Amino acid sequence: MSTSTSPFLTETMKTAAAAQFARDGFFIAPRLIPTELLGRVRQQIDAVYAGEYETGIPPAGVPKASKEPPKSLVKIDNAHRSDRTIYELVSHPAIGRWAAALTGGKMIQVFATQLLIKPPGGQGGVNVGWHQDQEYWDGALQGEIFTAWVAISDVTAESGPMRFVRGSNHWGLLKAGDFFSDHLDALKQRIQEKSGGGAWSEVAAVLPPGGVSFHHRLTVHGSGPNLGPGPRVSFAIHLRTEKSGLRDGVKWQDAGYLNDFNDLQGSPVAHRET
Ligand SMILES: O=C(O)CCC(=O)C(=O)O
Repeated sequence: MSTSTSPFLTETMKTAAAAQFARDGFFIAPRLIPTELLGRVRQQIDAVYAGEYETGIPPAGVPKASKEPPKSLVKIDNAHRSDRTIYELVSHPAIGRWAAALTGGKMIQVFATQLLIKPPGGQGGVNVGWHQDQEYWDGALQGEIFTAWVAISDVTAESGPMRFVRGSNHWGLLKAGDFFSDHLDALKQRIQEKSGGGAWSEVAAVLPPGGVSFHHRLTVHGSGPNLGPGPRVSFAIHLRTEKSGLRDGVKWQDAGYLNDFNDLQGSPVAHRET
């Protein structure tokens, strides 16, 4: 795999990528994030994990600060509000450009992020249960919302990479998944039953540091244990286009970790068509 980043997108590449995203429900892009930025982000991840917040704003929820390596999956919501380098990563224009190419969006805006650290060792409490992202957003958001997932560490087949079920974006909203469950087989069975027997074909998103995958809000995905030598470190960046919005009657203060679209610190714009 090439170690150079890929800033340019030809019209032919865009058309082929958009067709693949629409068909499969995911797309694995070339390496998009420069090595120099990755190096700075790694340091800032350590700071946020230890409870040091450059902007003085803590992440959403009640993250536990620690100087010890984690033993179970760490999920820190909206660390980009706490740290300027992480903000620079999650709003990187290369992610915005690819997101626009895949969806046809004229505007790409981040509305939430998750720092995910999956420790090695293969113990329980590190899997991400099969789910569809829309299950978690359906009460508040509607329309074109999707996710970019950025590898900070080398995400190999052994390190518990995210796995996508090809074509499951066409199965509708099943509400049968659970991000927080370790029981992948039981969830798979429940999802397959609800889908009416959709063909289950898994694809592992193996990514180099700085590599990015994108997935549709209805694509079934999850991940297993990390059997590699080091932690699997990544950011899930939740994105929207102009064809999305807050559901009628919902107030931002009731939207949990989702950032108000009008608050550009929480919801940076990663791309706008000129
Ligand atoms: O990191 C993982 O294994 C899953 C992340 C996820 O569910 C997501 O990005 O939507």
